[in-house]
Amino acid sequence: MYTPIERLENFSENKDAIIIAVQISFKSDSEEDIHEGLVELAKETSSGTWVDITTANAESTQADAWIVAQKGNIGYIGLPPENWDISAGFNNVWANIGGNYFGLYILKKARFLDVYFPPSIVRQFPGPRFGIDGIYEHFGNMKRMIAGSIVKPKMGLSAVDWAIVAENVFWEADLVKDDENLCNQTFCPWKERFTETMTRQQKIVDETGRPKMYSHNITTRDIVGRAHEVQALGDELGAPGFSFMIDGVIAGLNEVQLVREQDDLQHPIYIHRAMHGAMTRGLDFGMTFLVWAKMFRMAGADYLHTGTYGSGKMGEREEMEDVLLQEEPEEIPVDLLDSTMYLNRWLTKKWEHLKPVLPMASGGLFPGALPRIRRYNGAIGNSFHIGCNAGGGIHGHPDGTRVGAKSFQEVTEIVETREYQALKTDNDRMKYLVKYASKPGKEYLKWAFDRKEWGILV
Ligand code: CAP
Ligand code: MG
Repeated sequence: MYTPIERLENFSENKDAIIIAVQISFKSDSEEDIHEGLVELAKETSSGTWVDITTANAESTQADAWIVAQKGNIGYIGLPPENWDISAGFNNVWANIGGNYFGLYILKKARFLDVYFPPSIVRQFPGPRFGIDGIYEHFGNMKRMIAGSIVKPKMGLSAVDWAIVAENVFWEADLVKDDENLCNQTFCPWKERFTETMTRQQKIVDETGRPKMYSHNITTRDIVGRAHEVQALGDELGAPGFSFMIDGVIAGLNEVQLVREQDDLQHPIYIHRAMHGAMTRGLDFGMTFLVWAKMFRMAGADYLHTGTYGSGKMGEREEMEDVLLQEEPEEIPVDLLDSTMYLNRWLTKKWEHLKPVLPMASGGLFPGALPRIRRYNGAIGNSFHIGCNAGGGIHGHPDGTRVGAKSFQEVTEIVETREYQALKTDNDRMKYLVKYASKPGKEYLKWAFDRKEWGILV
């Protein structure tokens, strides 16, 4: 079991420090051995090295890390806030909180579970410019989940073909995004893709009066420069419904913060987390996505991928564990730290001046996955404040993208009706949805619910 940092008995004496929680394995799991391993970790991640040295002095010891608490094989290490050179941004904090200790051969396991930053540090970060309220304001304060799509195939379409797929989504749903690896390939140059997409999007907005959003991938060598170019082109086209998409783990947190800090950039930041799995899936070495999620919020992410509550292709089934329903659990199982429920709580709970981040569920979704996402999101108090994307789950509809997008979007509306919200059991919800899709004229939805790989999750 894991005790959240703020719930430690001696938290108040350490609340001005940076605190990291790391699960380790050392010679044995005895308390003394784990303690010894934590001492080595604390030295390596602050001022020390593998042996005692003659160069340390009274001043240098001020930078020493210390063990705040030890619970089983989890150590809570305190670091002086001054160890983070904030002028170097997140690059420097990684070297302090997630650096060399992963390589120490004496540690047989080192999993970075959680991080705490004192208010004096958090206050120096901008946080989201728009956050959930700003994003929903763009969408006319609609009262349902945002329905979006990733254009597929993710690679290979020409700019015009790509934009035609996007247009078909925009007729029915709210958001279209580039895939994580689509950038400025010769077969799909960004300017042409952006122009074709935004022109079509604006036509649909003008015709339907419904606001839309295109998350355009700016993960290039010069991310800030590209953001400026994208915004200038958007202005020229008179089409304001776009956001800057960054592969945040790959590009790094500093890049996200840099975009956030450009006062003239007036569009939301959308963070895709491609590659996080290389660090977060291993149970011996690596870290939880919780650590990243907290820092993305500090850096200024407006939208952030945090998984699908276990409903899609990227995760194990996630259950609605009682402990995840508590706002401030005393203890939670370590493997739930990366659950969508726990992550989404962190994105939306009060945290100094930082606005809440909009969680994005993406990865193997389909129309029938939405009721369950809505229910889980509601259970943690976030109601319909979540965005859901489907690639295959929209473009895989046999009647094509537009019908796929219609099916997907329609479910975001059904689940908000008073009638649906009043249903109490899985059985009732399932029956309701099946009946709804059996009505004449709803064959497209029935098809989506009946598809073998899709189905309905309530
Ligand atoms: C989903 C997706 C997403 C990942 C992200 C993809 O497409 O576009 O990038 O699933 O996962 O390429 O796989 P599909 P996460 O809807 O076709 O699955 O948010 O967990 O990082
Ligand atoms: Mg993708």
